[in-house]
Amino acid sequence: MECTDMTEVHKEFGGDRLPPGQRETEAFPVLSKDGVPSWDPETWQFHVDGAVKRELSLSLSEFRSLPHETQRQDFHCVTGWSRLGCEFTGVKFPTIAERAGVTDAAESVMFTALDGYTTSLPLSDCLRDDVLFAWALDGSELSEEHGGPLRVVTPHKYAYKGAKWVTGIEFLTDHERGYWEKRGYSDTANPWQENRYS
Ligand SMILES: Nc1nc2c(c(=O)[nH]1)N[C@H]1C(S)=C(S)[C@@H](COP(=O)(O)O)O[C@H]1N2
Ligand SMILES: [Mo]
Repeated sequence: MECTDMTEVHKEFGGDRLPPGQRETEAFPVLSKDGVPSWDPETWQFHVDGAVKRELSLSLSEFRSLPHETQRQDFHCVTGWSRLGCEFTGVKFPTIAERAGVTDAAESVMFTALDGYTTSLPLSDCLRDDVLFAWALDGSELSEEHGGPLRVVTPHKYAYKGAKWVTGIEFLTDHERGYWEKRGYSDTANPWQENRYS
């Protein structure tokens, strides 16, 4: 599959490809608040609700048959490592927002996951072609430790803004903080401004 190069995101934020205080790693460490949650591919469902015209419920095969693409992206962890040029395959956030018919009242998005993790972003930070619901990395199925069967990637933010094992999004009319944002991590999470803690 053709791969779109989205590794120029740093230019939008007026910084270097490697954000300040980060070091590049070839490895891909795993960071999870608990272990890998369990899920059954037969009953797995992705839900969209909140400020939308159409609530959505999609099975794994329905989700994967949505229009999708492969993008080369950088991944920045707030603990100080960056993995450059990851090839993620998935569905762009705007594709989901269009299908659900997001209303003008929507301000923010809450992502929910199988392990009870949550994270949120303003709607404008989600309506980007580089925010993906991804199921493959570097041409292989995303491993369970890295969030398979489906995770979010947010190359313009520290990686805690990307929920692994994501199973739902809620469009909110008022912004709410997610799991780490309530526990001292920055709600804005801009790597080029080193928004690590709040
Ligand atoms: N569901 C879920 N998503 C999550 C987390 C988590 O604990 N649970 N950890 C976050 C954090 S803090 C980081 S840095 C990245 C790590 O992704 P990785 O384990 O694939 O490196 O996932 C984010 N998404
Ligand atoms: Mo993290």
